[in-house]
Amino acid sequence: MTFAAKLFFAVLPPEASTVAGGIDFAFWLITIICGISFVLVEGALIYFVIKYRRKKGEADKITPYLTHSTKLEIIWTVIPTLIMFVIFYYGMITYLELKTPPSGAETLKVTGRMWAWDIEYPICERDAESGIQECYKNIGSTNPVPGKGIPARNPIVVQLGKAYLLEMTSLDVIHSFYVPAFRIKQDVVPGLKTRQWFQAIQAGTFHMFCTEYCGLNHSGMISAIKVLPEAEYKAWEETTRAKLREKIAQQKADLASGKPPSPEMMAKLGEAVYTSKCASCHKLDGTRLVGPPLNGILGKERELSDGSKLVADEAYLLESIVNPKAKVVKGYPAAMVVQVSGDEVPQVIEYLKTLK
Ligand code: HEC
Ligand SMILES: [Cu+2]
Repeated sequence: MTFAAKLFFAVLPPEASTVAGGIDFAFWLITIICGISFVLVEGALIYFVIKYRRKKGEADKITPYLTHSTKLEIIWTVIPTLIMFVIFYYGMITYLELKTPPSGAETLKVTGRMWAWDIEYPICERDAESGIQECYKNIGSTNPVPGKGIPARNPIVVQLGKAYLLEMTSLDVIHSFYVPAFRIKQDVVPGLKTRQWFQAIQAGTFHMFCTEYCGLNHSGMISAIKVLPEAEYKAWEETTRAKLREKIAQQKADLASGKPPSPEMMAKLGEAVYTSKCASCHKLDGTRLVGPPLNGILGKERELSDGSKLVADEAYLLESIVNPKAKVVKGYPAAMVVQVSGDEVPQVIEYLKTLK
């Protein structure tokens, strides 16, 4: 390809999935047909305007009264119809490919929420003796700092050449899962399961966007998909499995000892909860993001939206997390949406207590 042609085609992101080539082909086919039609129609228009203009000093001429030309009408009906069929054909075969996951694709459960993605993998470890099972979850894949692009926190790791089926839903509003390099885009809707599949054909890290405006920090809901060649992916999977086994061993030890976890341990677990579930809205350096900063919150005087005042104690923290709309901090929107388990709440509170 010449340099100019390369530059021309470089307006699109890399073709990193199996469907990308077909979609780009349909795109360029339509673009080029439209381009040629534009030049022909506008060219004829300009040509006729010049050719049949009234020249200086010329008398008025009467336009001939033409009503019908069967030959012309057949030509300008049949040719565009044939072109339409060509466009339809390439659009259709690509769309079918895009919407038909191959059998044996690995299923990832994707949950969109304000303003991050949670991905559940079928990578599980089970302890036969105790029956404890842990599966790998990528919770809170996002870039919480708007406008910074990649590197995102927690990129989603997949294997080169392997087919993945995404089963997607949303916790709150409509989001949309979009990976330009894969040419896939699918709405993620609360109360509904939508599906999309892909198979990466190029290793690398690719942008992943939420492409449906979903509120205050929508622009921060930007993450990445990391495509690893088989050997590297297997190594990543092994490390991931080792961590799951460690987690199971820890749970077994805790169960066996029967004693409650120490505050230090709780705070450590709470930090992970904060990072995956709260960091997209709360900073810890005293500055506001979507919500107020959470460092040094315990014992601080708070003013609420109804003008009342209180001192933040543990009960207030608990209520703020499990029932955020009950008391809304003055100067902030009632925009807190979060899903935390019964275990996670005391952990994250313990963590917040350690922050000055
Ligand atoms: C979608 C954004 C969002 C997420 C995610 C979020 N919060 Fe909030 N949070 C807010 C907003 C906005 C407020 C202020 C309005 C209000 O009080 O409800 C707030 C208020 C709070 C308050 C009261 C703060 C104060 O200054 O009195 C606490 C405590 C809190 N959040 C804890 C958490 C914890 C812990 C998590 C994670 C488990 C979390 N939030 C996740 C948006 C969020
Ligand atoms: Cu979104």
